Amino acid sequence: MSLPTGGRRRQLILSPQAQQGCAAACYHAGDRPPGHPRIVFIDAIELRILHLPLVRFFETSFGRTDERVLILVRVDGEGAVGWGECVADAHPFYSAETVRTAWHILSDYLVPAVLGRQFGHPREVGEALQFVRGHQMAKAALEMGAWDLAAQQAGVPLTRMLGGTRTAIASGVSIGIQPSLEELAERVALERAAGYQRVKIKIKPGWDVEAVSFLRQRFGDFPLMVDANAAYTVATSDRLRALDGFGLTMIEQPLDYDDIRDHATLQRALRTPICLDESITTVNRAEEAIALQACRVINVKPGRVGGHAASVALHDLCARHGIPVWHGGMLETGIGRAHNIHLASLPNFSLPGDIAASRRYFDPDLIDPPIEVRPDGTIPVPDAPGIGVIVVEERVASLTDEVLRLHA
Ligand code: OSB
Ligand code: MG
Repeated sequence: MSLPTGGRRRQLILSPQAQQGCAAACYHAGDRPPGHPRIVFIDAIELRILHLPLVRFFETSFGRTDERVLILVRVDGEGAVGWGECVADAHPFYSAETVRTAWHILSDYLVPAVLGRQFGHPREVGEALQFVRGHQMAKAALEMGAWDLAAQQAGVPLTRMLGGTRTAIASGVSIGIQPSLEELAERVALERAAGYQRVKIKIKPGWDVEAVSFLRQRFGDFPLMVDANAAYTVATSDRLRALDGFGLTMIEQPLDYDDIRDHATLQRALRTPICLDESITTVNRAEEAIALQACRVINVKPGRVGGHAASVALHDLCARHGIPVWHGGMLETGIGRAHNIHLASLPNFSLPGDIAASRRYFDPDLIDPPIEVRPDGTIPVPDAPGIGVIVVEERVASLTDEVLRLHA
């Protein structure tokens, strides 16, 4: 295998297995099989790394962030443009992927596998990336860019291509760990006044029972949930059992990221539903979690499962098993956020998601107008073609540290 090094056109020699997988799903430009509609032709891809300061720091059980470092993928085809955003963080704390691993996998493997090819449907783009094991966030960024491109080329909003049924989605907020309980209460009051339909707070051992009990005393009964980001173990799960009496709508990812079995044991001991986030990296893992009754709710993040097609499959699987889903968030810019809104328009997204207004994260956002939440806590699904938002390219350019352009 020859691994490219430079920033110019790259070549990758795929294994026979990978070539076969690709040949089944895609065609070189010009050799379209008769009668096969050509929906996506990808003639150029641009990768960029951007740094964006967050309006306010965001703290979880794995640490505090003041800025988002992210990769944007621009996919060009026949005059149309699609955008994808990679949710990998600078550090391997939420997941094993980082901005640098995603850059490596995108530029050396994924982009060469789709450049200059035409696809009958954007889901085939995801299939053409399956020869790489894992690296869901890198795959999702490219695959989602291709979905936007396909919807732009077809002149329809992405929701229509994904099978969405709602014209607006229910919005909730995720509030990070705060310096004090009083500051936490201030933030909760602010977000509730803005209309958000449910509040999630981040917890960790030492910032859990006290925080929840404080909020219940202050605000009484309102839709409240907690997210531990895998900060507990079976040995410290007494603190989770202590949360069981507060009427939380769910406890998100209390135990380790790859631990389905202990979540099943814990769920048996709790009345409060467990929602899995980090643990669900594939549709297979979700089937396993459902079979073992490790959770009663699942959070869908397209970056975590490899893109829109896998997210739709995960959504459908959960619907068949009576497991409600909601859309998670990864501090996305308006580009990733717009993708999430379209995906969250599918019918089994029956709980408010972590998809909030742009202004909670970035000011200005990379899109203009930014995403706003209406006083009733809903966000309308854009009805323009593709993701249906306007990317401010000058802003993107001015925040870019590194760019790689690849042509067919
Ligand atoms: O666990 O849901 C999570 C942000 C970064 C990494 C992981 C998570 C989160 C959030 C923020 O909870 C959700 C958002 O507002 O985008
Ligand atoms: Mg989470």
